Amino acid sequence: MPIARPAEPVALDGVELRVLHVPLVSPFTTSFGTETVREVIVVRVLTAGGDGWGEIVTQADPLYSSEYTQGAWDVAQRFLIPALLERRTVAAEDVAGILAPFIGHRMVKAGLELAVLDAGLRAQGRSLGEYLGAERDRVPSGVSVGIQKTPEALVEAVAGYLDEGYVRIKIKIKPGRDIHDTAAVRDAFGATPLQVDANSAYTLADAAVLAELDRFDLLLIEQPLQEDDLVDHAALSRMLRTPVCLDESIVSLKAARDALALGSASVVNIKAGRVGGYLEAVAIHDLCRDAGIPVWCGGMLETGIGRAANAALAALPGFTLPGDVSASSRFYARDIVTEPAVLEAGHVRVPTGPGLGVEIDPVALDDVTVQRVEIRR
Ligand code: SMG
Ligand code: MG
Repeated sequence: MPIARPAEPVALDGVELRVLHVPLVSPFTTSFGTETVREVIVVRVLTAGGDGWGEIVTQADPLYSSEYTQGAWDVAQRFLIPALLERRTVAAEDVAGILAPFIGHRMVKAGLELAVLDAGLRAQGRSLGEYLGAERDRVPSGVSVGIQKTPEALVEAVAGYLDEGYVRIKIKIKPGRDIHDTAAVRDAFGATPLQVDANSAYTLADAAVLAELDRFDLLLIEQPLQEDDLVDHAALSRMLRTPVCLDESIVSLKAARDALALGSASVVNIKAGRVGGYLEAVAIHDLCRDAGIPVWCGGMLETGIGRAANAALAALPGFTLPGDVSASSRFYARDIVTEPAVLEAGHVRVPTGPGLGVEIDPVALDDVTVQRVEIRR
């Protein structure tokens, strides 16, 4: 459903940006690299009525997408924040339109929009979940497991997450670390809901290898081909029994519409950062729901800020598959919010307090801040 009641417009006095380096509890390896520290940008909008918080989910290097920390840092200060400050009073629903003349940089736009939205909702005493149209008070929690040294080590890692209660396992794959890894997990854990994520590591020429995954009864294969391979994804979809899910390719409502029209995906991963904001994410949810396409909420190793917002988004009715909405402890020993998301019987609670429904821990935030700037009007 489209947003029923707008958030309160906020009078912007300034915007603070911080680059954080948050240590991970264990290295996270995908087809494109290994991270041991989450580099991420936190946004604070300063308004007469109080602060609002957002998160820019870029990574240090442009490997998942073309966006990266220092590019985001630059474009935010040089173009996007000045465009918002020029308006002074901004409604969250207008942020995307104000920033639309600047091409791309969707993760930056999403982080700014979320901060404005948080401030506006806190002023109204409304939760983000209520605003977005959440229909559940908790959401089932899946976990994304990185590539390990060996398939045996992967099985051990998965066993640990299943013991914690995660209801769905996603493993990362890449050429050479696909069939054996998936077989090992499937053999060890029988009927556990299982899916794989290639992060664009294959081409259509690899279709025969990818078809071997069909025997593992996977929920889906996520983003096997490149971001702009909508036509090849459609061709691959016709060659596999495993449902193809798109992540990187779905950069907007328009891209989602194109992908559905072409038959490039039968499942969609929705990430607010990748599509330019939580409002665009809701629009994609609505499109997919009308088309009978299941969606689930992706993750970008968010801090407590984005993690709270993702839980709210994942509580919308079209999110019929468990998302990468895990407990904070999946990645972090110490989060930057006072009450980090926890796993309760395989679920994560949707915050109900005003705005994001989480409070920043200022000491924890300062401890992981490596770069800070404040832009005033
Ligand atoms: O936040 O649980 C999380 C991470 C989920 O695997 C995850 N994200 O392609 O879906 C994906 C990746 C993107 C980040 S990879 C460093
Ligand atoms: Mg993915």
